[in-house]
Amino acid sequence: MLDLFSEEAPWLEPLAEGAAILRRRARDEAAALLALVDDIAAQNPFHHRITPGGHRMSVAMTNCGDFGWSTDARGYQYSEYDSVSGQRWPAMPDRFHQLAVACAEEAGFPHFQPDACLINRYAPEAKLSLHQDKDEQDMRQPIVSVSLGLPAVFQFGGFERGDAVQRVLLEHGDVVVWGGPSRLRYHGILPLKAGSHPATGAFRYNLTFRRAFR
Ligand code: MD3
Ligand code: FE
Repeated sequence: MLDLFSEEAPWLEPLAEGAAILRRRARDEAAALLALVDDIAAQNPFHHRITPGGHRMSVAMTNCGDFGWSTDARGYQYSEYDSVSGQRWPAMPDRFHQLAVACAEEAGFPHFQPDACLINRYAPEAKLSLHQDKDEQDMRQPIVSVSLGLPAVFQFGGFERGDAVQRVLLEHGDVVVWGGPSRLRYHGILPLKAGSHPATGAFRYNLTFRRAFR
C-alpha cells in the first residue's frame, strides 16, 4: 500500500567511480547543523568574494576549521586567517567533523580527517560555474558535501571542461562524497530557483568538508 507518511531511511546512490550520494543522510540533524551555521556566520559573516578576474561571486561564503578557502585578487587559496576579518576562522564544530568522517567512511573512505569546511550560501539565481576543486594538497582525500534547504541542480562532468555533464537534483539533507577517480571531475550548480524552504527560507546552504593540507 502507498504510505504517504513513511519516512524513508537514508540510502546510497552510486554516481560514478569514487562518487556516491547518501540521500537524506543529514536530514534528521539538519536543524542542528543549521544552528551551527548561524553560530559560525555570527563570527564570520557570509561574504561575496571577488575572483582574480574581478567578478563578484553570486554565492556568499564563510568557512570553519583550521583552514578556510577563499579567493581574491591574489588567486584561490586555503589560509589560516581570513583576509577580510584578519581573524582565524571559527572552529569546526565536533558535530560537523563527526558527520563528515562518518559519511566518508560509509562511501568507502575510512581515513578522512577534514581540516577545512567551506560553507556556501545560495540565494535565488546564485550559481557556481563548472570548476575543479584542485587547491588541496592530497587528491587521494575525498570531499564530502552536505546540502541544506532549497534544492539545486548539480552538474558533474568529466575531466575536461568541455566534457558532457550529468545533472542531479540535490535536496535538503543529501550528502555527496567525491573521491578516487571522481575527485577531479568538473562540477557546478545551476542558478538556484526561488522558493521557500521550511528550514532555510529563501536559501540553499552547502557545506563542503576538505583536507586542505597533508
Ligand atoms: C565533485 N560546491 O564548494 S557540492 C564547491 O553545492 C562546490 O555548493 C557545490 O563545488 C555546492 O567547490 C557542489 C558537491 C561537490 C563538491 C566538491 C566536489 C562535488 C564535487 C569535488 C570534486 C568533484
Ligand atoms: Fe567544487
